[in-house]
Amino acid sequence: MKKKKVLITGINGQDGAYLSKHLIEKNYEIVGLLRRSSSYKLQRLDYLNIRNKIKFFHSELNEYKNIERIILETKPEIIYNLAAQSFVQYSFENPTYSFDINFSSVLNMLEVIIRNGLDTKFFQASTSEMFGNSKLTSQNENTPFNPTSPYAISKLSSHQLIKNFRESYGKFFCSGILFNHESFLRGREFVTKKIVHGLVNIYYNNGPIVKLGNLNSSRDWGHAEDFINAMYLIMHKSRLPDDYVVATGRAFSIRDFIKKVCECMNIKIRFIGKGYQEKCIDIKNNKILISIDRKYFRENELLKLKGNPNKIKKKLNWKLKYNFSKLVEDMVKKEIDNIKSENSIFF
Ligand code: NAP
Ligand code: F7E
Repeated sequence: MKKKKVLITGINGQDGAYLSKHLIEKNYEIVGLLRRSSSYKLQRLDYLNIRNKIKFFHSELNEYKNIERIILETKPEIIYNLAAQSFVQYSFENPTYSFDINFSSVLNMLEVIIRNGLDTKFFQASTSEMFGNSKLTSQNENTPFNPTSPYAISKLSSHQLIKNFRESYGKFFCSGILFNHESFLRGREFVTKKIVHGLVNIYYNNGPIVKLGNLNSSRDWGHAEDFINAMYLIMHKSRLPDDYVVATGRAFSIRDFIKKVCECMNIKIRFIGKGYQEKCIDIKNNKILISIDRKYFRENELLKLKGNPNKIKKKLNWKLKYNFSKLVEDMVKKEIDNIKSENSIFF
């Protein structure tokens, strides 16, 4: 039987790699979009041992004609749009580019589908950042949006476009409103990977002090593998197209995350000092592990996000395999294994 074909943009990112593995295991043919660069680093796909099972096409997301050619040539059953300028802080430095990739490129792909009369379904990776500093203790599909960064505004524009085109053209276009999800494959600029890698690097490699920004902001952190399963359910199990919050329902601060990492590594720590002078030290020898650097504070900080995943749990029977402790344990274990390995990789 002919395999069903899926096109994944951002295939080389954290989610793209895990989603590819998930769909390969379910016998899908995977077409992956890669942007051209002088050297291809496909370490995440190699780590999961799936590079040879993917057919690659090369394009920047905003090379509109090229994207149109690829969609018309491959005619996928589903496009999972996971490519993005996904780093919130960078969106303040380069809002134009962030809008181009996170909004205009989405509009282009949707137009290709609609104008050419394709049946292609479309998954958009929307974000909890769209809620901004919400007054509610937890956010669900009905919570008003109040974005606090160019990244969040660009993603909200795409989110609204998906809804509008779904309702206007009767298309199977869906958004997952994804809260933070992490793993060993997380990019190094994001705080969880930075903390885990930084602390493991200090203890196993004599690495430098980790410098961080606001330790008090808190996030609803899940494991990327669970979130990939949610994306799959939204696109393959849902009868009607819809938008879903994907979250664990629990929130922890950056400080909690640091404590949990240290607990997993059997390091006893203490936080000393206040504000920009705060430090995290190893109680055994007073060694400074973490200090604060103003440059990692945001122009407009989003202090707390906590999702309410009741809809996806009830309607699509989504179940979580990882809680906060298991997520951190998994990240620490894989980071230690990686640093000890002869072929260690760093994203
Ligand atoms: P990621 O690791 O940063 O991956 C993003 C991917 O997009 C990378 O493979 C990157 O390519 C690709 N990309 C960036 N600019 C591109 C361009 N101009 N043309 C083509 N490809 C481009 O992100 P992720 O964590 O997997 O997240 C996946 C999606 O979910 C993103 O849309 C993100 O905004 C959204 N999201 C993520 C989270 C989260 O907590 N992870 C939460 C909410 C929403 P390179 O590999 O070449 O850099
Ligand atoms: O920051 C604080 C920072 O950059 C989390 C993306 O996947 O999730 C991600 O965006 C928190 C913020 O993720 C550092 O101020 C402190 O409060 O890891 P992050 P993010 O901004 O939440 C959402 C849902 C997405 O959609 C995005 O694509 O941690 N923080 N110190 C720091 N953050 C960073 N990066 N580096 C620090 O040193």
